[in-house]
Amino acid sequence: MPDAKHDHGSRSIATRTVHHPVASPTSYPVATPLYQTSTFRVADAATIARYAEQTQPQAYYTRWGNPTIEVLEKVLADLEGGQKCLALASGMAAVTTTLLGLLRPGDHVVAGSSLYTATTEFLSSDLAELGISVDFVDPTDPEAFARAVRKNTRMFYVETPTNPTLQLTDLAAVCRIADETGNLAVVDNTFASPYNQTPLALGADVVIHSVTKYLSGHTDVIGGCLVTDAETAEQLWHQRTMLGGCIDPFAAWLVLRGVKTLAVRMQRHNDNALAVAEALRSHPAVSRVLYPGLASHPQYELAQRQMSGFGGMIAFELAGGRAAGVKLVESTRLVVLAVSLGGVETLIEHPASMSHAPLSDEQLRRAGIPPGLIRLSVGIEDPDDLIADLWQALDRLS
Ligand code: LCS
Repeated sequence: MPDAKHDHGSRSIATRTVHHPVASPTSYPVATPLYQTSTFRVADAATIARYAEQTQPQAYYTRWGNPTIEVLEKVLADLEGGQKCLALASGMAAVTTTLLGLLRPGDHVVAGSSLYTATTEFLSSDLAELGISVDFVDPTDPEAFARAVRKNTRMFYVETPTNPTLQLTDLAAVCRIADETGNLAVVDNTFASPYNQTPLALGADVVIHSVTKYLSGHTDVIGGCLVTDAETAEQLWHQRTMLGGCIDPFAAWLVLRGVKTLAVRMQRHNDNALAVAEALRSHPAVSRVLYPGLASHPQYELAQRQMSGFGGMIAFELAGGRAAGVKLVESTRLVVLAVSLGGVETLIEHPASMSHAPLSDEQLRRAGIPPGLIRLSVGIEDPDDLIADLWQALDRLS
């Protein structure tokens, strides 16, 4: 290593505080080391020139690649069953890098009408400014995707289950139509997590996650990723490097730490959400509960076919409408009033007054969000404590 030729002892403190010895190359830590560095020492100018020509060199400059981030990308690609993963600074960096990297002016997208608010906004406003048009269709109807295809359609874009209404898209059917009509199928798998659903196995071309949610799981990271084939990943790596949305190495390290418990966390999220969903159905203030694991969910049969578990997200509707929604989310004591989801703590929100506040009533109606709809991200606490807290809050509505 170039470091070996330095004689640290004979240099001044101003130099020695800056130049540290290299970590022992003969130890093999079980936990992935954190390479919290923006750049990497290289042996000679020719090496730099060679790295600058490569896709994802791991020891050149962290916006290009970094060993901690590379380990995370290998882990996430493996979990989704894809060839390559790119980790990004946020879920929205993953969404925008994918869309900007794969679409060109004049292209058309067919998207599900129920998507995370910022994704809807980027698709309908930002892409329109670039001359890319989007049609939003019923995500529960695969034929609606087929009917919306035009000569210039390039991509289908869906989330399943959707945020916040827990609607499902039949991935095998929609991905088959995408394939038959020469379109890419992009799936945001954030709500399900790869523990419960793997869209690439059902024919998707690109899977996106807000890593902020279940994959990191501890409410302490903002991150994103996309998983795809090697060729598409190379194209999107160039886009990520130009847009600059690489993940920070420390965030990548935290996700690596969090993902180690994904299976046990998801099993508990799945079990807790089913218990809470079943309990909510019996409270008189609740008019409807939406959870893919309940036999009453309109797409229960599809959920059984497509998912191996149903996740921690529940939506329920209050008979008392908007006012009841605001009152309920301000009345819980254990359950936390906050946006985001997928962490170990149970969070509650009221889409009409919070996450979907930017949407007009007409947009809300089209996204199928009633004013009294509540979204619950069920954590890993004792389910009896969660039910008791929700109960005391619901009782205050009468
Ligand atoms: N995709 C889905 C399905 C999401 O729910 C979110 C964030 C994103 C992408 C964007 O990820 P981020 O950039 O925040 O990592 N969803 C949020 C939510 O429902 N409340 O707060 C954030």
